[in-house]
Amino acid sequence: MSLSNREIADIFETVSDMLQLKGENVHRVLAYRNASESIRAWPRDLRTMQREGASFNDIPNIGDTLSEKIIEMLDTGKLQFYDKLAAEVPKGMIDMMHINGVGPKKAQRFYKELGIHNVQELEQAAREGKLRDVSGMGAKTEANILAAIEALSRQTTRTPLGVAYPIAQSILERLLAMPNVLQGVAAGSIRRGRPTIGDVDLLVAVTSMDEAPPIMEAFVKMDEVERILGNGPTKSSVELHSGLQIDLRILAQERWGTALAYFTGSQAHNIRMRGLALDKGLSLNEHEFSDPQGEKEPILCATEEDVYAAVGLPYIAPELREDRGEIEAAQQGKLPKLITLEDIHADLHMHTTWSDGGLTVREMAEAALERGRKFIVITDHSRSLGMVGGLTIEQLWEQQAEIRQVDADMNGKIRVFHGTEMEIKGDGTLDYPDDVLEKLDFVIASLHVSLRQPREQITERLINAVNNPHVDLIGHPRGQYIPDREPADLDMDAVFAAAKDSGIALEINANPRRLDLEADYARLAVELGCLLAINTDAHAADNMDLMHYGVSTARRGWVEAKSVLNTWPLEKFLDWVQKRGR
Ligand code: DGT
Ligand code: CA
Ligand code: CA
Ligand code: ZN
Repeated sequence: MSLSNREIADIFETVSDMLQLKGENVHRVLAYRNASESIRAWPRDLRTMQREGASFNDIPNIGDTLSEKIIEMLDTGKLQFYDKLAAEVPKGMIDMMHINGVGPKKAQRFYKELGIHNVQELEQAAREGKLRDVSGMGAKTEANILAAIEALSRQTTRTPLGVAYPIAQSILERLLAMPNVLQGVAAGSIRRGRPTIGDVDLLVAVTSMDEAPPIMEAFVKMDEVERILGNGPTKSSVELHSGLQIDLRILAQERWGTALAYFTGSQAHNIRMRGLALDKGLSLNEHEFSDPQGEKEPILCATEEDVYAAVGLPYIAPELREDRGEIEAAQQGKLPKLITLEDIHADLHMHTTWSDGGLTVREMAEAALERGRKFIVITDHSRSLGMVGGLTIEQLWEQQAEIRQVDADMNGKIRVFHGTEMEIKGDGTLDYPDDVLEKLDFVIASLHVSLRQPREQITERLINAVNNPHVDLIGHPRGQYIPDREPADLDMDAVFAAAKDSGIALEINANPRRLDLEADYARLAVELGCLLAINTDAHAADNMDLMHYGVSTARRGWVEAKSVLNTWPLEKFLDWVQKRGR
């Protein structure tokens, strides 16, 4: 029995977890984790590749050793290395380690000190107040763990946007290249920019429905498809090797607008739209507006603008369609002038080989220039983050000399500034003293460690950084990681109030695993008078292309360009930084 891509990715992920539990070298742990993610994102069936004699080394993060392990799994349906580890590490321990706030170290201690093997036993021990027998843990820990276990059981199998989006685009491109296909879109939650995706809803328009069958046939036969869940002339559903489900609907061009609006959703927005139609004596479904009495001809809409016009509204952008006030705003002519990707011409957060990035300062500058950026800030990690090569003060000045040189060499085509992503340490102090921060062009402060501190403590820690006049931006403020790391327990109202007072900006981190601030928080921050910045936090050149995820998150948060630092002209930006206490 041979394994699917998804099963192989699952095994590598578990191996990574087991190695981590055993306290193995972090590079080894990461090698398996990265391999797992690459295979999940890989479009082709590994079984087919093996049959064709193709090399697995073409898959990112797969070298000779991991290739051999893939071959073993394809040939035998198992992995001996996995079985060996599984004999040493109980399966229940891995589940335990995935509980927010537990992690490998605590899981080990529960096992060794209390003989707890799995989540169920842990839950019981927490309820019975037995965890406080372990040193350093108390009633608070027990309450946190119980809450986290409950959250875990609520978790569904949604796919991160950053995984689903490229797959959807790649399939769509091939459909768009087929004869008779007039246009196509990934609708549903992808088009609305939700951080996680249930399934992908593709729509394709043709001139006449006679043209649909060959398109449908090509779709269900694509390399990515593991199984066909439903196959009809105008609608099919497939499951990919990665486990992701994709629906494709083919429709006539003259109904494009109605169908696109319907399948973009959200359901809540659609219900409001149907209500507005009824107010005008019309019934609205995915095909058309019709007269419930059947007396008048149905109204077909080729564009979404036509759909909104039919109910007396201006066009509403997909990212707003959540029934969060957009209908009322449209009625009152008060829709926001949403930020667009074209408004962004700077990136204020990125890493280089000075810490954990893959490229030099010069290479990052060139990559940013290629992408049309007008200025960037190099912000490597600070000294207390030894694991990712955080810079000592001495290294910081060496780096500054290099950045000044690169900036000069760029001859004004792009400006390159020197910043830092400074750690807000566990004890609440900042990682560099003020007299160092003063000499940097731009300072980001971020939380990476001790994210599970109690609400009051971690909020105070963040606000302390907000109040430092040398800090310009809080990086990924809530510290979430999609899908499995919940945000820190921060009092965001207090953070936003402090941010407004100090005039500091807050980040929307565009990395689709972060999207932090998320839309609702970004919206609240702007309403309360705070500034934002949308940054890629790039560790490699192609990471800079993730900016659109940050922009769609901002759009979901009703954000306009004027609230976002990196849409500003350089002069205005520099002026703002200068006025901030240096
Ligand atoms: P997902 O897939 O869970 O991430 O979220 P969506 O929004 O993509 O939802 P999905 O795939 O179930 O359906 C796509 C769109 O189709 C949805 O946003 C609105 C529309 N839709 C689906 N079912 C219904 C329904 O029962 N009533 C209404 N009004 N609209 C629906
Ligand atoms: Ca969907
Ligand atoms: Ca769907
Ligand atoms: Zn960073």
